[in-house]
Amino acid sequence: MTDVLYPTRLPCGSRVLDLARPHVMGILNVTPDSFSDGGRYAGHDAALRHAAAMVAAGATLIDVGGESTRPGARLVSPTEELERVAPIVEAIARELDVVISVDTSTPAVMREVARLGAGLINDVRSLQRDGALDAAAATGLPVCLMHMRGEPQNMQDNPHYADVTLEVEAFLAARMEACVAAGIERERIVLDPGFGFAKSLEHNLVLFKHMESLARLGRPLLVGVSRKSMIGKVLGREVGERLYGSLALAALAVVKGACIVRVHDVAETADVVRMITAVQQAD
Ligand code: 7PM
Repeated sequence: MTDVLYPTRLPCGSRVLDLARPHVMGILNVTPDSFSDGGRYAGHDAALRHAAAMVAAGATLIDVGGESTRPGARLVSPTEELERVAPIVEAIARELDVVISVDTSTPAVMREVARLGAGLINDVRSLQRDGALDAAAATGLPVCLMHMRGEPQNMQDNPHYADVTLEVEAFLAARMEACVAAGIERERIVLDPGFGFAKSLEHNLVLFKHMESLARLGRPLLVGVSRKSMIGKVLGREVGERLYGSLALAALAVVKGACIVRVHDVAETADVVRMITAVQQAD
């Protein structure tokens, strides 16, 4: 097992994650195209049921996202994003025993969801929007900083790196320093290489292969590769046929030291993670 160099207790609001063992984060999309074709309440109930099923299947975090990061997706207003995310954060906080992560880059959303019971801020833009560092600092919650270049709308336009792993490491180190300068303690930071964000297939594969070197940054890693196009491209599989590829990468990420794997297929991934943990804990 990759030795960890950081304290393994991550306080997430009212809960604490023990990062000495790997965790499964279940993905919950609350964009209109995901759950709510039957109207607002139908969407809300379906989302809550899906969250409950993921917790029962072994997710210790649920990542709630209200702004689609899909390339070409329409930007939503902060009000619209909050209207999507807030009710479901409130309901999960009331009903389920799980850390609620909120996938947002919007300062007003960060402040409000923290009040409603969120335990982690997951920002694919690494708190680079105006006011995001201050808002995240004010919440007192841990933050996940993810590597990306540009915006989801243009990030896949011919990305270029001399050394993708070194450049991702340098970016994350710089964002971590910006956080510390803004009053977000190092101990509150989780890092993410950002698979599929401004990276070609080769970039994703090389970065994955050398993921261990990001341990030098001294903070826990979150990895999101579930159903992503890097799997589709290697295996020639459509998005609905990427389970085995996703499980292979989740297993490899955990072996390479990832503390949190962000996935759609929680039950299957939880079995993979529990099996690896059993072997790693044997002596
Ligand atoms: C379209 C494109 C739809 C990309 C969904 C996505 C990550 C994340 C996402 C990740 C962290 C997806 C992505 N990916 N947050 N949010 N790390 N921290 O495939 O890899 O889920 S959205």
